[in-house]
Amino acid sequence: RDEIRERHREARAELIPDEPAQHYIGGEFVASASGETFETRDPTTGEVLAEAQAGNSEDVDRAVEAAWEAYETEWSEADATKRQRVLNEIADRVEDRRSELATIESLDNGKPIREARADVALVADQFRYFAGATRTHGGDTVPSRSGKSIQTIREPYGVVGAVVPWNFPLLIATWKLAPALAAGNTVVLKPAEETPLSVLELVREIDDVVPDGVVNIVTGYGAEAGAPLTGHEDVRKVSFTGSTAVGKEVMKAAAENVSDVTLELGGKSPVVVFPDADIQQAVRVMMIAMFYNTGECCTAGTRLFVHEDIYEEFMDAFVEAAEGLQMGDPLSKDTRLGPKVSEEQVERTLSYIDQAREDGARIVTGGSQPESDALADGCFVVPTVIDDIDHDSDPVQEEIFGPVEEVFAWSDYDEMMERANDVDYGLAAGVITNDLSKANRAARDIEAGNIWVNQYNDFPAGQPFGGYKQSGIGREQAEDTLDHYSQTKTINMNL
Ligand code: TXE
Repeated sequence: RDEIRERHREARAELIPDEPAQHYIGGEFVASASGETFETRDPTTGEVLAEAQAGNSEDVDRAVEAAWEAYETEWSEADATKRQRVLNEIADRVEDRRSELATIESLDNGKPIREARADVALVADQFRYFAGATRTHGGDTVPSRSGKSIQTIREPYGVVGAVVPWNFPLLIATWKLAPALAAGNTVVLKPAEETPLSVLELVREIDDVVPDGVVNIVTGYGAEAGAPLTGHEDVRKVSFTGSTAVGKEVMKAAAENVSDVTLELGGKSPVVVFPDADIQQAVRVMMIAMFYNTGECCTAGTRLFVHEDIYEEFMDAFVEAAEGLQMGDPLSKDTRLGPKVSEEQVERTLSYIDQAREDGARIVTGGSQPESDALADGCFVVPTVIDDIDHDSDPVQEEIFGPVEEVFAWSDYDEMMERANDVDYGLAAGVITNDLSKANRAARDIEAGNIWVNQYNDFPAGQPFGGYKQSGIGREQAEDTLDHYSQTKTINMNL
């Protein structure tokens, strides 16, 4: 316990300034208008990592104004080659500072350092991908009568308002920043109150690369800083990742201004294991599908449908692997499972487990916080596997967002598929089989925006990502994302 605390204090002292973190508005680091701050804590030790500005509508107004000024005076004039150069330079800087960025992320969020490093690598890759895409994203010519020339061009919206969550703080910020900037917009972004530090470190690093006001960061709580941003009348495009409940509020607020929205919301994703599957391979996939990022993935494969012929054999291997995951200090390179982001999230996870228990479900393993003294300060929850659980119950229908797998045996394909689709969400799914036709059929039958076959949580840039049903609107990370960050102008000329 002391060793972990000491290691975290040292990392904090090295990487996080003592003075309160500031908003980043118009290229300046500034305090909030109200003078209020809030604390962000290290979920491994419970200690305060930093104070950050508690923004409100005044700060948001300032940032939106700065973003419009930068748009009008600078960024709308920047041609595609300039935007490409800036985005490539951001990617270079991210790569130069990858170790520091990953450590800050791991301290603030609690994710294992190996996963934080993987996030940062994807951040650089996203900026590079969109740097390239600036050069190909254009309009069309429309076949027309002689004497007329009709063409379309893609124009940016102007100012994008982005709100991001705490599970992949820097990566999800990048999923919005990179395409928004590539398409020629300026941005005001609000990080989650739990994890504001990595994106602030990024803008410190790129302050001399990006013209003032092109990227602005306002920190603070959802109601005080997030809502004024997503409902701002001068924000023409809103991009939000978070819970479905807040996503609906964001969409309503955007509707007041008829702003375009991209929403990436929750999930309750099914993984289907067919009887021919290689059990060891299926277990390896499930370690990533369920326990990556401590289950704090919107894509997490939380409802596992295993064919009854292999159910027992699979469960023995799966439970053994889950119990064998190394839980501990996220700064240690061997750690596979870190703490959850906050006490609130621990309570939420444990209350779903308690509800399942009360409903008569079987807790096959886990179901509590660890007993280890060394981890007593942190927000840890033991990997949990549950079966014999009612598919209609809340712990199955709602997003738990912790390391909790719910397993169902199946024999009839159609019945299983009906259940797999019987949730409000449709973000992602997995299929595990060596039979190509089964894989294809299941991939088509599942109502979800992203299907992984014999793997999970693979996110290369260029692969569209987004949800069906209540999991969201729009696609991120791919070329067509630029369409979501720009609007079509038609020019019809009489020759
Ligand atoms: O999410 P919120 P929370 C799910 C997950 C989790 C649950 C609650 O199930 O347990 O949501 O987490 C900002 N207007 N996901 O409470 O509140 C907020 O400040 C504008 C899934 O953290 O949705 C933060 O920056 N913004 C998800 C962001 O929204 C508002 C990732 C997300 O917070 C706002 C996170 C408002 N009225 C949680 N209220 C995923 N899809 O990956 C809050 N915010």
